[in-house]
Amino acid sequence: MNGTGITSYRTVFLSDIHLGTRWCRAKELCAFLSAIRCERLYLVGDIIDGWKLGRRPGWLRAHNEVIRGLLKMSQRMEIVYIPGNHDTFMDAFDGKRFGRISVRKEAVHENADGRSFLVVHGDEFDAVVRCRKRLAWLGDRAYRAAQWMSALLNVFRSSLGFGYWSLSKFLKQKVKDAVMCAGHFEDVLVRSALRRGVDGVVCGHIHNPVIRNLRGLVYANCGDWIENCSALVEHFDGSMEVVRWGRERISPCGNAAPASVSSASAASAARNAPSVPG
Ligand SMILES: [Mn+2]
Repeated sequence: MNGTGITSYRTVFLSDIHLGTRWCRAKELCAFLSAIRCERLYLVGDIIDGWKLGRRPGWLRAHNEVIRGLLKMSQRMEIVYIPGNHDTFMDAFDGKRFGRISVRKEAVHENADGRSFLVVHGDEFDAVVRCRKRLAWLGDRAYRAAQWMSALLNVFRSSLGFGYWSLSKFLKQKVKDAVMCAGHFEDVLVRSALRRGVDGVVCGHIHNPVIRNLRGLVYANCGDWIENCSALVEHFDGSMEVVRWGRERISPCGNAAPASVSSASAASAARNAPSVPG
């Protein structure tokens, strides 16, 4: 960070912003965008939520501010837009350029240290992974709430003469399925990257910000701007990091281990965080 409070990176990767939904943390994103400088910005899919625009639009003024911010940034830097499964309407512009914004189904990014990364949203691997979207709301907090609900449910069950049934245990198993699902997603993506002869893969889609080493490759996920307010960044030496925006500042994401370090504890901590497709 320099004296002006601006942090400079070589590259910034953002995914799963979901503009047009009321869960999008547009204000936080605007603040983050004005706190950074970079040479290249990748938008790694699900930036504008076309699914929600058709039905219950949740387009707020802050969402326009994000678009304005991105267009302004495109005057200073290259922006690569890789459509995801929620902004497939952008597929029509595949291979097109709008000023310094280019739209591509996928990209290969070369880091300052010479490593190359396949950049994809990741939804195309869903057909193999088959993660269930129903699990989307399940997290730690939901699990704790479920324990209370479970207790309440069993009061009713016993009063009706039914035996004990643990809702929280049932949900815990579902969360476990979701975590395994995320692990499978990562593995499928990395294996695909292996075949492409790159050093790693950058993706989004499952809203789980993390960097880990897998099968000798780097798996890096940008996270999202609904829950995590996270971004994947490349420093000028080519090292990568997942950062979070919170309390008006950029901080390292607790979920991520540096790409150069294979930290078993960080990897297992990240593995414990439930994640689901977005
Ligand atoms: Mn997605």
